[in-house]
Amino acid sequence: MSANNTYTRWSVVASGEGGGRIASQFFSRAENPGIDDRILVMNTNRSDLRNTINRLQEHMGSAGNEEELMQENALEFGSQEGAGNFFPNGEQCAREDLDRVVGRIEDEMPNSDAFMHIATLGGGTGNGSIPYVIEQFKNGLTDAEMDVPGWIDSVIHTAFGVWPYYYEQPQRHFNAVCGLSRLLRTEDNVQNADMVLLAANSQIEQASGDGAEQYDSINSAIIEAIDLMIGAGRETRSVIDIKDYVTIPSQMDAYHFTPAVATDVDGSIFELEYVLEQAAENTFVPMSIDTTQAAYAIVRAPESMIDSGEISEPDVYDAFRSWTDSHDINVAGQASLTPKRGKGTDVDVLLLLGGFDLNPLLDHSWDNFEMLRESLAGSAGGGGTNLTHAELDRVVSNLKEYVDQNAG
Ligand SMILES: Nc1nc2c(ncn2[C@@H]2O[C@H](COP(=O)(O)OP(=O)(O)OP(=O)(O)O)[C@@H](O)[C@H]2O)c(=O)[nH]1
Ligand SMILES: [Mg+2]
Repeated sequence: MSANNTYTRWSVVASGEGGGRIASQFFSRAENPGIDDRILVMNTNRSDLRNTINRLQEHMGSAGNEEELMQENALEFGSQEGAGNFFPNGEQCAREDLDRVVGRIEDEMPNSDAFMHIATLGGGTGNGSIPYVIEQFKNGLTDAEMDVPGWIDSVIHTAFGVWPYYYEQPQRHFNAVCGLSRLLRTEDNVQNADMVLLAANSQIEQASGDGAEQYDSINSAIIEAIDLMIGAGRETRSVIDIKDYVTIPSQMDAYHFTPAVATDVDGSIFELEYVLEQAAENTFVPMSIDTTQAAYAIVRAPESMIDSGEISEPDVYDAFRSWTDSHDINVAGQASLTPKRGKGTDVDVLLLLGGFDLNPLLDHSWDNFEMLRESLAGSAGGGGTNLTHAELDRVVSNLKEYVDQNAG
């Protein structure tokens, strides 16, 4: 929380095409509590960035001025046009332009308490740049030749990574394995992001249509989860803050999470424990609930239900405890109740499940990774950035160690 004791000030930093597409959905709303307009979309490719801005404009209707959006909410970085689906190129672009990235963040999102970094993990731009940018922020921005304001040191860095569809080409999965490793661990095998949230496209697919539209419902689900998470740091009676989310999982070295969401469930009919279970059946990655090591439950209910006592915080705690008991999991965790405007009896639930066994997500991707490992190590991809065997070996061993230790 910031020093003046207001609510947590979140900022969104998205890189790459998919990351930009997800972040652009924030602009479709009149209000973004907790975020306002602190959103930066970055890309190495000018035409992709234009597309993202055009999408923002569509979302915003007459309120969106293209040039203003380009100046305030968008940044083109790096000397290459695109990362050629090879993550070292995305990282290299961010390295070249770190001063500009940080400069824009300082200008457009001063005094942030927390960043939500968003990238797809199958591509090269977002997946290459975001882990590097986080690592730089967490280690004093040593690659940037500039004075860094004090507030930057205490920012919490959460990352949202999107896993490729199961059927996508092997290089997407190669990138994803490397991206997850680099979000979790620096080269020296210490914690990188404070919290890593994961969603897998194949797991939350409900979409029809193709092209960019196929992503719309997935992206809406992601935005809904982020909304619920941010809301809990804002309006709860007993505020759960992002600091509370990250501290214990980091101490446990189990700081990867997946959202699990149920929305619009009639709270006058269904028991809260049942609504929690509904959410648990909608995890954003394939995983087994009984491997969960940390869990947060955020229940959002109409203000009128809370005021009338129909739902209370003790109810939420009790439901959360009986839900964890029903799965026989003894987790570090917390539950909270947060109001939403309006009447009615529909409640929404976000479970943030952490520290679970990542193997169900990774199995298929490892096979693809191994298939490409020899051909891509030592190679220079399209844009000329070399990925050495030693670098790739560290990426692999860092991830394997983290996964093994959490697989129990
Ligand atoms: N959920 C979701 N996934 C997306 C979206 N757009 C792309 N993807 C996935 O992201 C991966 C491709 O990454 P992009 O975001 O296009 O890549 P990039 O970061 O722009 O990097 P390069 O184009 O490789 O330089 C694939 O696995 C896609 O399935 C989106 O809007 N939503
Ligand atoms: Mg791209």
